[in-house]
Amino acid sequence: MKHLSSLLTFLPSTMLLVGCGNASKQEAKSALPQKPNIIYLIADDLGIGDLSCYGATKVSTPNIDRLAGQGMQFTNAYATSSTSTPSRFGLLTGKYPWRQKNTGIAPGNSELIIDTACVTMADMFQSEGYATAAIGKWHLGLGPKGGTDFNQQIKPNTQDIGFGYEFIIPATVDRVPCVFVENGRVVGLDPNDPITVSYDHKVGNWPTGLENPELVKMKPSQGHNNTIINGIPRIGWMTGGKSALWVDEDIADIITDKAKNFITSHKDEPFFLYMGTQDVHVPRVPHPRFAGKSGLGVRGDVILQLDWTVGEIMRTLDSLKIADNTIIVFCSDNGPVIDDGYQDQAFELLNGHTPMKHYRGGKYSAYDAGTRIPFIVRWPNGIKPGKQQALFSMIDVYASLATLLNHPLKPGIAPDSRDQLNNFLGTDTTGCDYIVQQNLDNILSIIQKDWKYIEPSDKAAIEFWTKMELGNDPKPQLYNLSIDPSEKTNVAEANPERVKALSSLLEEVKAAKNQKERK
Ligand code: NG6
Ligand code: CA
Repeated sequence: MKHLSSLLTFLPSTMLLVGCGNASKQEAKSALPQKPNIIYLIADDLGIGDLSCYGATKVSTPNIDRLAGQGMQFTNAYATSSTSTPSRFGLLTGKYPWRQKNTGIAPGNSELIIDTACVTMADMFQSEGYATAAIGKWHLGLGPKGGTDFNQQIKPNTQDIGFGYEFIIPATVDRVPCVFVENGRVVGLDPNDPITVSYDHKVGNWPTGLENPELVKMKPSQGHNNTIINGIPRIGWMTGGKSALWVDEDIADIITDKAKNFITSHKDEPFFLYMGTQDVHVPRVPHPRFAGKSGLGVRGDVILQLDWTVGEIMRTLDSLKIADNTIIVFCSDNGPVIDDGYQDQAFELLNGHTPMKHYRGGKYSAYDAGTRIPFIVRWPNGIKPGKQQALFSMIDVYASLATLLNHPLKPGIAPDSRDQLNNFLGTDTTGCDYIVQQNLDNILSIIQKDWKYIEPSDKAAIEFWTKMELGNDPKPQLYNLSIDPSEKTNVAEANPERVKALSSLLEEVKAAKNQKERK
């Protein structure tokens, strides 16, 4: 069900200015609040230790630092999940991804995993009169059950879940098909050269990393040995669509341009832009102007590229004079990883750089570095710059923004998302009562105040292909994050009551008993 009501009156700033002197202009602005634009910029696999504003000293991110300096910089913010697909699902639907079966890491030909009946965050903005767009990394599937046919108008696509415009990378940059999709159509596709994609078996006769390792310019360290596109062996097989293949070095430029165009063409009306960067996910392929510039190898170089992207968005808002009433949220989808399946020397060239800071684990993990993320909110008209230590989870962005818009959420919509607007804006520092995260194996952990409980699991402690400790342990784990932020000492045995309290709270969340009754 879609809402059409809004308690805020939208007036374009140009209308507010008509016939107004300076004083009356101010009055008019405060009397008639203008709906803020929202740009939700979600980086891929970026660590809390990857940015100089979070203490990195080996790499410098001046644009993101400026964003943080002018906004609210969170130091205790979490994604719901330690991989992309579920994390993004949680953000856009306000529902914990583990409540639904198909929210694991999606293949490049996955069906759209968000039900079109679901009222997404984008639907909410659209019903409030916003122009909406999804640009960049998507990774939530496209098309009907059975998967995507890339040779037709793809339906359903993001336009069926609230995005008026889409220009997307269907999955990840290491998964086929290596093409962009714009409003349901593969960009630049020659109908005489249709695309075939499979995640089960080889299709066509294009070389693969497995059969022709001599043809690759970036060798895999794990998996990534199927069809070679642009010298990079990918996950999955494809053939056809030659004229539509992207050039990895140009992806940041292309999606940044699309985002700038969207912003510019909607500068006079409220807009919601959801932008996923492919940076800093593998394969890490910087444009030549960033290659070799960080001194930390390609992983460092694509951090510089990401910082450039953020700078371009900020400069666009400045030049259009709409920065003051635009909320930019900048964050990562999950924690960082160093070797994620290609021999790109990311580890060898770290040079003392610490993407995970002092936190344990990383991407895929139940330990803190799996889901603890950089999270910055800038809104010159509505946020006083500062640091925010409150406990915060991305699952709560949806309901918080609904409150900001005075948009009532009907029962069943964004069921797990809680209104945390005051924490989001930094006017409150109490933080959320508790937050819940999931690791690669859907093992859940819950944080309440200083305490973190990880539910027991019989799954492997380290899955060989991730090379990451996942936080799976047959015994319950309890950590006191205030004195042990690196989760070195499991104090579950010494604190049975706390374990019991947190595990029952987690069970209540699982049983959906904590979902807020909405009228
Ligand atoms: C894994 C890939 C990894 C990455 C991840 C998804 C291998 C060995 N590893 O399966 O490279 O693509 O999936 O990452 O294939 S995410 O950030 O999109 O969730
Ligand atoms: Ca990711």
